[in-house]
Amino acid sequence: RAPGSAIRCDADRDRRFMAAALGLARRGLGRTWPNPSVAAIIVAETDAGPVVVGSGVTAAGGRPHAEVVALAEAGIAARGATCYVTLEPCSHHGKSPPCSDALIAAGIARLVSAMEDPNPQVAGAGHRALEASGAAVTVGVGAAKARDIALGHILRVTEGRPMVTLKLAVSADGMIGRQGQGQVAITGRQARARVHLMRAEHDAIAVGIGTVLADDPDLTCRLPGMADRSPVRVVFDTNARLPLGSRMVQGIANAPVWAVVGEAAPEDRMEALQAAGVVVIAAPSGEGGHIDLHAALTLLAVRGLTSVMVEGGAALASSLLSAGLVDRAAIFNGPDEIGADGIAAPDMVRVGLAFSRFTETETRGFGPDLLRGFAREGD
Ligand code: AOF
Ligand code: ZN
Repeated sequence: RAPGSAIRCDADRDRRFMAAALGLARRGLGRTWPNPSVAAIIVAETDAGPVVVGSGVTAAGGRPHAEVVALAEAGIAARGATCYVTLEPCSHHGKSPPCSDALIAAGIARLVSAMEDPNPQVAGAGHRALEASGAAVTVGVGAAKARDIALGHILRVTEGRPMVTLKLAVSADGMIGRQGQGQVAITGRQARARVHLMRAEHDAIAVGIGTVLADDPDLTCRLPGMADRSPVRVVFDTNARLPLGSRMVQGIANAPVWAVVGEAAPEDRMEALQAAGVVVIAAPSGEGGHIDLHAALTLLAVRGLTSVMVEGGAALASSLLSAGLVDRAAIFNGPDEIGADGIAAPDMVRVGLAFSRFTETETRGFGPDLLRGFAREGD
């Protein structure tokens, strides 16, 4: 190799390999908590051009980290190669030695990183370590998408709460259900498949106890081949009313159930739930004797959740929206009307979240239904 040819900086190539890494990282969402889903791709320069010699995603449960997986695959081919990472390599001594050290020891000549890790234990030290070793370091390639994928991790380490995605199915006349009735079909098959995919990409699904009592939902991911991707099921349940005979508790072997209860919840109810395998989390009360949602989310983040998808009902959705605790929203608009006995969607949803602090990020048809995706401005 001619001197100076070992490290090629080619912006277009960087974007392409980073795009591939971001695709891998997205696929890991929902199963790496308490850690972020990170991907690493190692590319060696050969006479025939660049060749991927190793790639990895953060393993389920968060360990090993992406870089360690990719380096193991690359072996000695990592020497002199470029490593693409969707998040800054860690530099702290956690459950294993830092990835920055592993990359340096393997002889990585260039690091292309999408973004700095806001985790105060890292916060730039991983990038600096590689620079100090003599490697070339480029930060910021694919940053917007990387932030989007890492938003749960970012919020957990900076604000101490998980990212909250609000999912609602709204009928043509602005309703999300029918009074006194269990589940009402508002959207069709394609939209439902999309919802199940969204469930798999979150660490947890949350509902209010009213929804459990009315609908007795299962809240698992039932996409073919993805049953093992069911997230934790969280119920906000001030008075610990979650029935032991509910589908969720009966199916506790399929996915964990966590009940967030108020501090004044009856002791015997909490014990019964615990005996059935439910994780009971006592949260402080806010206004009106309800659970303080901000405090409750903090407790979920302490237990490792980086993202929660909220699926109902209207009361929980309204409370989260007015507390400013919704980061993303997925509103599915169905074509049919429910009529006078409907349960109205929260006002902010009916007028379109675009009028508040949200921007519409996606508009997409799913059969007869329309999905409108929103993100909080600035995210
Ligand atoms: C990486 N690569 O694939 C991930 C990283 O508890 P530990 O020791 O596993 O460290 C967790 C922290 O490491 C996590 O909060 C985040 O800052 C970073 N995650 N880092 O280099 C990875 N998942
Ligand atoms: Zn690491």
